[in-house]
Amino acid sequence: MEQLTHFDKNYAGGLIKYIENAKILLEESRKGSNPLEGFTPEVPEGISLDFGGTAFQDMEIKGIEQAEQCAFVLVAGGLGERLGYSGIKVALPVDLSSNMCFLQLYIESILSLQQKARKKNPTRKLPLAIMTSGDTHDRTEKLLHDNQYFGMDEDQVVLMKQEKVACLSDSNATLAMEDDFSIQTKPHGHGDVHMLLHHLGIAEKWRQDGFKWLCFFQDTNGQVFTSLLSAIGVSATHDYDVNSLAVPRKAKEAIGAITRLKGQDGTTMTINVEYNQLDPLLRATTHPEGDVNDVKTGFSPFPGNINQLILKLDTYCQELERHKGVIAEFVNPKYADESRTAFKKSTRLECMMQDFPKSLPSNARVGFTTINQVYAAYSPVKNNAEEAAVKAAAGNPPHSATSGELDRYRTNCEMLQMIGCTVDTPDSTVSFNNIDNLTLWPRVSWSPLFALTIQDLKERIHGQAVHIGKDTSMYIQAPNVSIQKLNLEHGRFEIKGDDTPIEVVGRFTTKDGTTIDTIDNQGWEWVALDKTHREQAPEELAIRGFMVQKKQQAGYDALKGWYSN
Ligand code: UGB
Repeated sequence: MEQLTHFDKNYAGGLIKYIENAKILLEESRKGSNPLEGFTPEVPEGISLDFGGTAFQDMEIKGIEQAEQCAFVLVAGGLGERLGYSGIKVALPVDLSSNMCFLQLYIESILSLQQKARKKNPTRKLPLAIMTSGDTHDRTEKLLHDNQYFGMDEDQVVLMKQEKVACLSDSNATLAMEDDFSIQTKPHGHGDVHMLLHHLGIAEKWRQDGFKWLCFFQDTNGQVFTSLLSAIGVSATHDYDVNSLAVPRKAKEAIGAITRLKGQDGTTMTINVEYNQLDPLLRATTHPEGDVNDVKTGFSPFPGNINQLILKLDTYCQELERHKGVIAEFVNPKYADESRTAFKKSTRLECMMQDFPKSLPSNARVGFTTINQVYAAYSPVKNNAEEAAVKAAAGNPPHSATSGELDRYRTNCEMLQMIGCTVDTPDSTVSFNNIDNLTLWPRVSWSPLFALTIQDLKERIHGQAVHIGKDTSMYIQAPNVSIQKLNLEHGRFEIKGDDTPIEVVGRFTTKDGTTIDTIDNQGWEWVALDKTHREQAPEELAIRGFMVQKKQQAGYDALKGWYSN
């Protein structure tokens, strides 16, 4: 009874509504109806931006102007079975140069935007809701608590725990029993986020607090904030109700495809079509060859959905009010026989957060923003080493801890190049975890509190007078740093401190009075792990396929001054 009451409380409309919805969807599934039947897929038109290009930067500036109006939602209820990591994914280090975990990176990014918002509104707090699940809730709460919310005020962060739903054992939506007194449960999917934002009154409160944009993002994409600001700028410019951040997609890559679906009555909707549905839909309609790459571009003509969405809160709240946050559920039973009534194992209703626009009225403004340089917008840590190697060998992005870290260095180095710094580019390739031909850029990382956007870097660094050598690593942790001149020739350089202003003028004075104009030390080395070492290494290193040998470093500490050890 306790369990039934629990199900009843946690589903909009209660358990009976859940069973009613299930009966309808199971009947459609039994009949073999295709939810996309009657729709013709077309390549949608959206805004396409080159990372760092003029249009990108214009949009970034427009996005920053919206800072005061942005609220954030992180979906982090997934356990990451594909990744094969036993901890929660948001606790993983984004890169070993900074050793910052994903949650810290995300929170500091929001705080950096908050500083910009406070130029207009000095007390503004940008809120963050995190969707957790039974698998991740306690550990997420502990991570936040142990780290003093990474600098946020406790009341700025709200955790929303998604609950599992009841399993169904046949086409009649009979509840599937675990044992005599309990019902089997399974996750309902990341679409739960909409029900929770509605149920807990969070979306409506934020709307009343004057927020306009709701930004959704995933648990392990370290690049999200690099491109999100320009997409917010696009939303503001085009007054989009829904804007999905997208990247060029390789055919058959396991990410959804943004597609314009044209109905028989001529109406259209721009929506994510999941990767397993795209190929059959194309074959049955306009593209008999299925999901294949365009010969000219080498990518599928359909952009890839990366589940980073910017929704206009007004429209969002109206929609939530209408359907109580229950969005486009689906069911995917594996049938035991031709009768299509009994299942091989129990099933349940599921939902995906990117399906939100499906129920929007046809006059809603639904768009997307493609960032053409995938690595600068999307490099999630999703796959284990073995799967990643297979994907890479097939020419697809590996989306692993290895690529996540290396893409970050590349993106950061290119951002420095964009503002005029001389950053030596790698002249050879490396292999980690059986992924070959990787490029290891200088291991440059910084806290988002130092710089979030290209505009921040322009303000903080005099690019023309900065050189970063090929074999180097650097981490700027202190937030209030201005770099007038720097020559990091070789080795490791760090800048640490609190809010105290630090000005780097290219010359450092050591304790014994010697002056140093060029930083040159043995540094930190990124060392590949062979099979034996991988087996003995901590999980977060094993999934990367490398470790860092810290030989020597130099740096500037706001309290201690210059150091070298
Ligand atoms: N998540 C939850 O919070 N709760 C859940 O119940 C499940 C997940 P996955 P998926 O970007 O590459 C999505 O498992 O679902 C969180 C899109 O559907 O990593 O296989 C979880 O913690 C697909 O279109 O991804 O595929 C994580 O933060 C494509 O865009 C997030 O939801 C694909 O992501 C995504 O969960 C992709």
